[in-house]
Amino acid sequence: MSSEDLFPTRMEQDRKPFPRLDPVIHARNQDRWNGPLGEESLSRYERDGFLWFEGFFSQERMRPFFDELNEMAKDTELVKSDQVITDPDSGDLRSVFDMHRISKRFDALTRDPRILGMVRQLLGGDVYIHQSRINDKFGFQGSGFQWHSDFETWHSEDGMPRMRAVSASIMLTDNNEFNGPLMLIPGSHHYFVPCHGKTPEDNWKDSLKSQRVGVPSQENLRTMVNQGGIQAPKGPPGSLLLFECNTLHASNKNLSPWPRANLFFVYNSVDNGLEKPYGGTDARPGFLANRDDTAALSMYDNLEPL
Ligand code: 6CS
Ligand code: FE
Repeated sequence: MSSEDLFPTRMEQDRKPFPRLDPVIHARNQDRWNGPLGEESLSRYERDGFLWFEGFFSQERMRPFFDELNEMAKDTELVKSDQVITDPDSGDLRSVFDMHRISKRFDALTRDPRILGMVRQLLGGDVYIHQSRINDKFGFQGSGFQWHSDFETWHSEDGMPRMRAVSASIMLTDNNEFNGPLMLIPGSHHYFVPCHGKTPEDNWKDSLKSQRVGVPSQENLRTMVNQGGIQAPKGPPGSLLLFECNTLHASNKNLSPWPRANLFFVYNSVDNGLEKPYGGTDARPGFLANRDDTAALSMYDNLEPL
């Protein structure tokens, strides 16, 4: 194992949550205000572990991304590949990983100056993409996602040392109370919630369809929800959610007729590069946990061709 494991998890017995060891906002001193986020937003992110921007991009701006996703869903070669995860019930597309390496349009969006500016401010410096994906829940059938902290998985299965990553989730469709929007537990990012149960080898082949290990106990979840409640931000395509890597979240099955497709870019600090997985399993494939392409992102300047 690499360095000391400060966030032990996936053990035999259930353990109590303990306070996180890392700051929530990593920019130090005056650098805290060196970026697009004002103090009100910074304080809210620090308190809740996420920020919601309804209609951050226009709906028109999102359409080509949703169209590209629908083209990908028809690409039988791509759908057969490991980086596309199919729904455990319907067999339809559930997640596509590494979007930004498949498509220039998605790559440019990872470097959107407004998003990158906020992410750098929160993480206190340069960042790279740890993981990118789309989660697509078809109408009537898209399955849900169990409660989890992304950091718990990335630490244990990918060797991410510290809590210094943030996800930007951009809605490609409307997210409403009927189509399985993301639910978050405000304030849960302040604690590391150890999970119980050993990680099987090649866990990702099952966990990305339906997660079993890395799900907190009901007792620990109840404690977190009793403290912070649950919020499910809702809004039109183009809405943006920034959430801290350790914020507990989940989503329900989509029982509505409408699709729910959300794009996720996970930004990690260049000073928080991956080590060997702390849980002792083999490293996961690069499309889930990028170890190669870790140069600092530069802003997309609009002149680069798409
Ligand atoms: O295993 C992972 O890396 C992923 N799994 C979930 C359920 N959320 C985050 C991440 O994409
Ligand atoms: Fe997640």
